[in-house]
Amino acid sequence: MGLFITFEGIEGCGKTTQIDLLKKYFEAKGRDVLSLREPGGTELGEKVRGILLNSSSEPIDAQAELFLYEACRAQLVSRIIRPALSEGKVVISDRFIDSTVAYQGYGRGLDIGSVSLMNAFATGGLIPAVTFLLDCEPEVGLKRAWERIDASTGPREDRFEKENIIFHKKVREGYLSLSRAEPRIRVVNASGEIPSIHGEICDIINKMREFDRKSDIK
Ligand code: T5A
Repeated sequence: MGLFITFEGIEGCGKTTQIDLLKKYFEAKGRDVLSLREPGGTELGEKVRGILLNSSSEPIDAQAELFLYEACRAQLVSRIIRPALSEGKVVISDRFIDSTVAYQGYGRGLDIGSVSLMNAFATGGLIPAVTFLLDCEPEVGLKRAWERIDASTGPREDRFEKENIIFHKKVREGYLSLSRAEPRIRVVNASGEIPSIHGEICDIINKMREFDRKSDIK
């Protein structure tokens, strides 16, 4: 039976780092793990990622941005995530539906109800079994994100990092508001050391014994 886990948070909160560690943790237990990122994970998704994250492209209307994220997600869910869950894999996604509520809803100011409806339409109602919200001050995350971008030799994906601090604070508040409404969202303090954050995530997973039995495929 498959298990669907997502990681969320502001820029540079440490999702990629923690996903790599959690993947190894599950693999050591003999589980087949697929890790993905949004936007991306499919040929279409990776092409659209270039449009969405590169700040040299023309300004993107907030509603157009919403549709692009949902298009990537629909493709990823139907072609990759659902088949992998059907095969019994652990699927770990770097961002999913909550990013769209936090960024396009709370950050850009689009209607939250409409964003949620779009999420449901794109995913066919697929909801993660658990979501780790790595929470830290935007100043902490942005400093890390810029250091990572400056050290990277790949495409310069800095369109969101260039948003002002008020935008990032709205996104963070959006995430925290979501976490109060959704019990599946577990808030983890992301300001600490990498190994202790990983330990906390593993503790949460181990306490949720139903993970061994439950299928979250809808
Ligand atoms: N977006 C996405 C939307 O607007 N709507 C949507 O629906 C979706 C799906 C994605 C962008 O798209 C937006 C949100 C985003 O702006 P991205 O490049 O995937 O863009 O950006 P992020 O997901 O934010 O990726 P980052 O790489 O910036 O952040 P991560 O993955 O959270 O952080 P990570 O692990 O790469 O760490 C960053 C740096 O910090 C260090 C790492 O070594 C690395 O150098 N680090 C730590 N340092 C100190 N202490 C710790 N605890 C550390 N953890 C990591």
